[in-house]
Amino acid sequence: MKYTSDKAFTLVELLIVISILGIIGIIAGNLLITGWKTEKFNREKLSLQSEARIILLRLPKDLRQIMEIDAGTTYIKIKVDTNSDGDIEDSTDKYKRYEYDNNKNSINYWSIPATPITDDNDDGWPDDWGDTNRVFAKGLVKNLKFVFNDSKKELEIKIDFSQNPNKEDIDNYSVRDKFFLRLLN
Ligand SMILES: [Ca+2]
Ligand SMILES: [Ca+2]
Repeated sequence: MKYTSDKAFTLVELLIVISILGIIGIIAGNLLITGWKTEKFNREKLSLQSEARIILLRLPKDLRQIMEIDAGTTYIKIKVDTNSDGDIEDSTDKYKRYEYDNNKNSINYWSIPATPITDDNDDGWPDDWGDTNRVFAKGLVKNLKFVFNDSKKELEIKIDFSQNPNKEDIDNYSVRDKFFLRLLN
């Protein structure tokens, strides 16, 4: 009798231990998932920030020696006089273009040598920019806006980044900057 009672007690004990282990397992699992989600969120946020930094570091470099700018809401075209001799006819001079692609949620970038270009429609810009030179922030740009103030010669850029550009979510990251342009011509 004593033996049976002992055995029954052991069984209950065993069940309790199993239950406790189960609860600990669930808690540990939840902690792991939470940790993984936090880590993923931080990693994504870091990638948004570094894409923003790449674009905002690149732009002022390109905007330093420009002869002319054509700015629309979602694009800019610039003529870069790299040797600062007042014309756009040297082999190192460049035509550059940044354009927001709202289908791919990215910013396309072109850079082509200034000479020779084909300009059959006579708008002062290359008719054919060729293949995209580079794609920035692939799939991350929710919105982009260029605002060029002609009298102040000031270019403002505002970019909203998101891990899910097509969805309304709170994991957004915005950058905004103003550049003062010294047009050389
Ligand atoms: Ca030049
Ligand atoms: Ca043209």
